[in-house]
Amino acid sequence: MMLDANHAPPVPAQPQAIRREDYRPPAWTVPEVSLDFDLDPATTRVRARLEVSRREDTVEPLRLDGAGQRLVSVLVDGVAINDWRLDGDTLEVPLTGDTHVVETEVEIAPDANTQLMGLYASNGILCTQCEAEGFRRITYFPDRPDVLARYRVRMSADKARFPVLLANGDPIASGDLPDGRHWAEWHDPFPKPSYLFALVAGDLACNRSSFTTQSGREVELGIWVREADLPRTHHALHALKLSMAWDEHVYGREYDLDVFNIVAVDDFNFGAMENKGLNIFNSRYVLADPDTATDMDYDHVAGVVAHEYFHNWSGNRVTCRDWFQLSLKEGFTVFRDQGFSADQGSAAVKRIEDVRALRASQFPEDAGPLAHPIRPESYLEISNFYTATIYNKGAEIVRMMATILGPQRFRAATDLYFDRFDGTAATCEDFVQCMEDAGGVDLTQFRLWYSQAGTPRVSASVTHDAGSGRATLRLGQQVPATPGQSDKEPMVIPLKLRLFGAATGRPLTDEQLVMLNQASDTIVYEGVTERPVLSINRGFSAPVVIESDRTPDELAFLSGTDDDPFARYEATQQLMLDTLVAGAIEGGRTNHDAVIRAVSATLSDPSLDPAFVAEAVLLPAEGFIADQLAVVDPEAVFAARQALRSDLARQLEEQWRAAYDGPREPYAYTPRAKGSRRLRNVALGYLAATNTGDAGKLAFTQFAAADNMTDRQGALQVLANGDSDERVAALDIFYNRYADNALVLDKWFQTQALATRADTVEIVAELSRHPDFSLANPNRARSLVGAFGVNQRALNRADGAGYRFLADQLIQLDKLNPQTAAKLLPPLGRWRRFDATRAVMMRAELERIVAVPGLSKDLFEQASKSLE
Ligand code: 0A1
Ligand code: ZN
Repeated sequence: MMLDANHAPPVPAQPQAIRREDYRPPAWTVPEVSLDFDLDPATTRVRARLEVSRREDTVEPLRLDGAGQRLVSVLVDGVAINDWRLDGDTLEVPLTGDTHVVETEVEIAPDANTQLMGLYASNGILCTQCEAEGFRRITYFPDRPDVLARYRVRMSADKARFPVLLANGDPIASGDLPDGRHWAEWHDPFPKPSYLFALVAGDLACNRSSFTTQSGREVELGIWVREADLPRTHHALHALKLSMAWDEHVYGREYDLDVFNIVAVDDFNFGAMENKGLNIFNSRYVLADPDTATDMDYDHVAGVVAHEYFHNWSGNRVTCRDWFQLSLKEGFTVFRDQGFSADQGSAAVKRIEDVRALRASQFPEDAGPLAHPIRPESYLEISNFYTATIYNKGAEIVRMMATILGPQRFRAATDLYFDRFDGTAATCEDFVQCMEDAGGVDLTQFRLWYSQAGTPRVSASVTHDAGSGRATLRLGQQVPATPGQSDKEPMVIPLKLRLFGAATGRPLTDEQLVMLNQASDTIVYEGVTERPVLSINRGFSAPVVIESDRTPDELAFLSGTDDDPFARYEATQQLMLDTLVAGAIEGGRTNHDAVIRAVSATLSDPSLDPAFVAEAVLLPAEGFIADQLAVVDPEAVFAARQALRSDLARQLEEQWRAAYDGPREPYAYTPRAKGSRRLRNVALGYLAATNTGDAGKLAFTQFAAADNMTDRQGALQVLANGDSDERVAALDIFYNRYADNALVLDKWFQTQALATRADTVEIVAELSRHPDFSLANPNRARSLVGAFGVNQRALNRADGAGYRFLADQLIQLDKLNPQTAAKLLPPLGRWRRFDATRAVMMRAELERIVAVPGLSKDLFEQASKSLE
């Protein structure tokens, strides 16, 4: 029965929440599936042949998920049937036996697919994106991660337009057809969930190589891009080989197919996707050369290549039972990619970058209306849960277990996990159980990290009695209330700590790992002969906020002497943060001396790695300063930061100049050369903040002389922030030089959207009407609208123009690409943190969004939860 418009069921006013506790195993499994694609951008015909098998105890009909396709026919065991039923998007097929062959034929329209889920076209390439629920847009199927099937795929397409046909697994056969068409068949021997299905058809060139695994198997590697982009693929290919070797060496994980392909596409909702044997990437995480990619871009390419590759074990060989377990694969895989990147250069700098990213995106999420535990209890739209909490906090929670177990037992635990759950769909609980079984530890209370949201706050203070030589450390913890969770239990918080002598600078204790597992605890140290200074949460051993009563002098002392580089960085940041918070509250009367002394000492310490120095002397971001305030005045935060910045700039001008003019490295992507470029760009920023008049010229000279994108973009950002004559010239030169390179044009939009100028709202609004701007391309949308959303000063402008602009863009974008629109909404949900006038304006924009007729479930969930 086909439903026509008159008989369609009423669309529920409120989308239905999916709840973790409602999980039931699938009624039917699908051991084997064959797919036949007649590919065409306008109309693609998909024939699916599913071998289905009833689970012993079920009497349910076969229910197949679908969305957005035209159903042409249904056959059961080779016979056309007409007693199937469409219940909304779900196809119900009544079946009497225990095993059947169900065949369907559908039509889909890749060219019209702007949401970029399912099969879509990107600059002439046909490609798929199936995680989380995109496969149902390709064919009817039980589109859930606990249904694992073996896939055979046949594709046919016009040979001139689509000479390359790729799918998961290994290529089996191919040939020509009449009418200029051709075909190819691929077979993936590993059972997989539908979200890992992929195909690509296009006119692509390949950078080929091979890798010999630890057991001596030869794997063919290919990075597929447009012909003109081939010279930009070497870094990604190199990173892939490093990742394959690293996973063998560190986790004992070997690749398992004969072929591993990566394809770059320009239109992609996220970073990349780990489809079995056929990773599909946003081109910004594949393409890199010195002229077009910054050092940070290079780092991201390597990190994302590694991340997707590592999913082959943590995600593909062992997958997730349901989407509530998403952090099982994502948190663990982020932890793995962080370890890989740390091993490629400075582990300390990598840790600093990761913690900075956590504080910039996950801490605010955990403190706002969209806070959720790393294993959520319910959702309306699963794509909204690909969050910093699931990914980055998830990684921190794996890291804490690795710290508790120590390296050998952690490795034994991951071996056990891969072994025990290979070929299955597992849960977070399964992972923790392996940590307990192989680690010989009890993680009962630790499991609260999976269920309780919110960033714990840990108080720490040390008292010392010189007479008795006794030092007492008092620790306390408090987990803040989050939506739906008002009362929290104390967590297990592993804190690495050490005491140093204030007088001699000597360590007074070894580093110890303290497990804080109650609301408060006290540790007594005897024989402490000098006043101790506390170094705590070393290496950021737990994702918490530390509230300590350390004085500016003590922080400055740690900043100069702590033997843990992360703790040294932290002490400097805390000192800056305390000063900036005071400045934002008191408005201009704050004493900057301690910060200036600490930064000066860091700049002049010859034992320090320049890459570390560059991180340590950077002021905390405006957003992070704002997060410390009860009520945020964004102008006061901006002013306090500018005041400290220009004081640092002026008083240390000679040191900044020395850092800027110091020995230069010729361009190379090596940790050393990267560090020197980074420090030079940071120094340039400070020199510009001296406001002595020649900042524009200095930045423009660097811009014009640059032989790499790191130097060029660093200078361009400094110019874009200011108002020098050189600003417009540099932006024009940059635009004209890269007008045909979309990824670099993204930087042109982004640099202007991030600018700290007072008129950024007007500039960005103008750019949204630029002929090169389009909301249809997610990278371009993010480069302007996404960057604007994190620009604290511009977004929160007192007249509300920033909020209005953002809401306007989201409403438009939602019609094309709901996933991307929903990702850009959270800045509007921070209204509780601001003064009443701003809060009212932000709420009004959220209400305007919620009231849009035909709003997507994605944007509805984000906006409505942000209003609660
Ligand atoms: N699993 C991918 C992330 C990803 C999720 C959803 C997507 O749909 C548009 C795409 C990619 C990863 O962790 O890299
Ligand atoms: Zn991932």
